[in-house]
Amino acid sequence: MATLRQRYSYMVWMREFELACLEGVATREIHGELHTAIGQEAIGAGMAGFLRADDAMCSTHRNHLHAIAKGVDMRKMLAEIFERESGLCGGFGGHMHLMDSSLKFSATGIVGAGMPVAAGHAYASRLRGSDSVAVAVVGDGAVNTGAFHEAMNIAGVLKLPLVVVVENNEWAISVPFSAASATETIAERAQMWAAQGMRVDGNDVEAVASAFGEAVARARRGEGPTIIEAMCYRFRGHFEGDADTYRTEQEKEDRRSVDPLAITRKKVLDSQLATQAELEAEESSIAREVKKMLGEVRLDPKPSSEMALQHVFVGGE
Ligand SMILES: Cc1ncc(C[n+]2csc(CCOP(=O)(O)OP(=O)(O)O)c2C)c(N)n1
Repeated sequence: MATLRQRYSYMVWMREFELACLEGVATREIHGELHTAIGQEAIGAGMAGFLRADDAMCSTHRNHLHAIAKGVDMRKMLAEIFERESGLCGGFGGHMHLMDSSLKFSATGIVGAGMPVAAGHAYASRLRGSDSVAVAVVGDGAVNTGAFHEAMNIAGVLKLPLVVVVENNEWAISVPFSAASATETIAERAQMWAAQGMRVDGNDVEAVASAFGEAVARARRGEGPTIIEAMCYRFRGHFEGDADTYRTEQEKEDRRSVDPLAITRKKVLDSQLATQAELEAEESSIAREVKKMLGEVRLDPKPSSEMALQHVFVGGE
């Protein structure tokens, strides 16, 4: 299991990785929508270190940090996001469709659609007699889809080894969670599917790690599904280019002042796990590493037009 000190490093990697992606939007190297999870790093970093290669993880449109937590190669991820042939999916998928089958990691831009896939992975694990688990990470908007309910229902009926992490950042694009839910929390809905429900402070990396570790252990022991509702706030618009006028400037300013990186950094210093100088050295070293990675990715070729029909027809014809 990762230590608090290691989780802070993960968070710095995650933030720097997404800052590099923002650069690609500004320079128009990245086409289409880009969704970052800047401000939600304590959830990604809290999940790190618990999953094996044979555990599955199904993520969303806001997937970068989940992939990093699952151990997906960041160089290949960045290349995919920058639409390069060296990317995870040969540059065909782009940021919303990251996939690494060797680590059973996948993402989808269809809200809620990762839930039945994760339930399927969990059922496959059961049929194989394995103790591997499946994790679905979704947003608070996804919990109101039919797919979410159907997947939770079958997971409850069959007591599947499924862990659902809901990143409740309080907004589904412009719709506040409070306007879309009859229950105050998502965690309390868990009982409806005979699942365990927990609500944690998603800015507290240790609280997330503790809840996630417990849920994964329960699932491995065959004790059924868990929903972890992690409260957080997305610092940027829904996607790059979102005018984000549905949230007041005051709200955004107040909420961004609670930065999970700053909170974790302070904890690391207060617990004397590192000195200020050590953290500064590490932060600049990670920033340099990510810059170097981006420099390399930029030299990689893009998929050629002759490749456009690859993966479209059986046999590649
Ligand atoms: C089935 C479906 N309906 C609508 C959309 C359009 N859409 C994309 S993201 C999004 C909001 C998702 O909100 P949430 O699940 O809270 O995740 P967040 O973006 O906050 O991380 C919507 C409605 C979609 N992609 N798929």
